[in-house]
Amino acid sequence: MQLLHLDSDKLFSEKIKNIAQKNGFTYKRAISTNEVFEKFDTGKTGLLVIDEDIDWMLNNESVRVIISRDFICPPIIVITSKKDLRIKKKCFNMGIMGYFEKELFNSSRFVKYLKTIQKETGNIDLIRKIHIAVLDDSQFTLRIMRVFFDMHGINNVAYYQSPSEFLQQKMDYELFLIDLVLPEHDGDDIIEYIREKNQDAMIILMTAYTNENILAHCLSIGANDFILKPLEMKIFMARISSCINHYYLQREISIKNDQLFDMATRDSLTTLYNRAYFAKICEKKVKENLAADLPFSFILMDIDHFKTVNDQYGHLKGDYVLRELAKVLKENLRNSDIIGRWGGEEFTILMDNATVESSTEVAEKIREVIEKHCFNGIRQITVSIGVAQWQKGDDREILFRRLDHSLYLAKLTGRNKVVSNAELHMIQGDKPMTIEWGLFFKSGNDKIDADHSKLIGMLNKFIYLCFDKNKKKEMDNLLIEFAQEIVDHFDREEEILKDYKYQNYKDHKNVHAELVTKTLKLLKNYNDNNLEPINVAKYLVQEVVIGHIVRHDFNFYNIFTHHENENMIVKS
Ligand code: GH3
Ligand code: MG
Repeated sequence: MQLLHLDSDKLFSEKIKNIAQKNGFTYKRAISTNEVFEKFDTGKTGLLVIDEDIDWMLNNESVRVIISRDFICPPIIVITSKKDLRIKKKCFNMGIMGYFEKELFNSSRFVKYLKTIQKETGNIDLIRKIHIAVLDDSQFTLRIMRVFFDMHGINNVAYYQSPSEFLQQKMDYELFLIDLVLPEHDGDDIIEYIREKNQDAMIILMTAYTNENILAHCLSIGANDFILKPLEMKIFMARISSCINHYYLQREISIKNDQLFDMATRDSLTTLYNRAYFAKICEKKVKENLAADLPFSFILMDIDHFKTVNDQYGHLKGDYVLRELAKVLKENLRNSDIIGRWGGEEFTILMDNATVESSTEVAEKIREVIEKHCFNGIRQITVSIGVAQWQKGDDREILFRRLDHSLYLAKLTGRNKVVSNAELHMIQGDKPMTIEWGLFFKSGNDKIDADHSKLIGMLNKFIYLCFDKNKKKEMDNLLIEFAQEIVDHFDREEEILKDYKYQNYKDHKNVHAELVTKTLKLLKNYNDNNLEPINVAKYLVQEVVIGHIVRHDFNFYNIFTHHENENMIVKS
């Protein structure tokens, strides 16, 4: 923006030039009124500073012309060496912005004027950026407004004379200037209509009626401000500027609020909900679903061998995999499904209105999509998934334990699979599933570990035999042996727990007893030909071996000093 300075005093003009340039203005000097006309640039000159024989100037027709050309005249500041109150009054009567006596020139007051002008110009720039609709049945008012806007280079304005034509629009303007009294419709129902479609728009009402009841009513139904007719340009522009400033401020506050909310509720790496916020939403959703008697389920997903991704490609690539995986999840789930980052490489999904069967299908789809997804130069990524549906009598802890166990089972029975509390797939690809014995199972007590390892080995063998029709005899013998082994192992484990004075020893012994009863019943059923071997295998995996170890035995592992659980395959 340019400051045009009419001044014959070279020294003083240097001073003004300095101040102007320091404050973002370009500086031009004129030493005669004729030069003012030559150097005046309507688009650029933002301030006229007149420092001359002011008396002469006020009587000079050409300067009067500049000042009185209200529409295009920029603000004027007078700096004079004369001390004459009459002149000062005359200047203010002509609409100058500021008045200084040269002797008492105060540069900081002068800078304040510069800042005000910059702010006003900034406001006009803002107005140029927004979309404006004007509705007035008076052709004359529309024309005046067009002049006002055109003079400020504000071109994105749609002018409507007919309310019905206006009402056919999409109402996607940011600023509406609406006449209060219109044929067929009145400003107040138009305001209501705009508000229904566009909650955030600014609406300024234009009226010649100053009745405070009418104005108060319009403000209460949603107008942001009003302007009185006949329209006066400076007031008109100032009103619009103030409205827009307010609008931008509100928008900034709302964006900042959104950012703060996101920071508090979302994980910064994946932008999924963080664990704390996920838990909070769950609480609300659980209540809603229970009240509506709708089924809902949870999915817990963990990347397989993710540590090796970090080891092989570096932590940054590991981060990329997590971000990409979050994107894949968002793309493949419904908007109503709530996705959270549960921990490092673990994700949770709350599925509304979904049974365990339907969410297992979704989980299977996600597993497949991830398995096939190309992670930009990184080896194939697979995930293990647990699924659980909220059941009667559940609380959050019970449900998440069941969910955790499903995930454990998926991990321990080969990974890259979905296990739900309804179904454990006993076949992996075209091979029977096998349970891996690993550090994960180690309790720190060699005898217990040897027993567990033996049981898992026998179970793997049984699963294998289930898929061979010719091995019925072998399978039956193995089951008898297995049942005996369970009983013996429970006895040995109880002895050890007693020796270690395990505080839940009695409860644990009861769990053993229940399991033995249930297992013997199941085997009887099998022997009576009422149960398929594959279902026996599922029961043994889910309830007796892995289920029992994960659900109950893990609780006593910390009594052994030498437990080697630091490298657990799955973290709880
Ligand atoms: P499993 O198949 O049994 O789940 O094996 P895993 O390697 O995925 O599991 P483990 O718990 O041994 O390792 C998880 C790894 O995830 C270790 C940790 O460094 C990594 N991890 C956790 N959070 C982040 C993260 O934000 N960025 C990266 N790059 N790695 C992470
Ligand atoms: Mg993992």
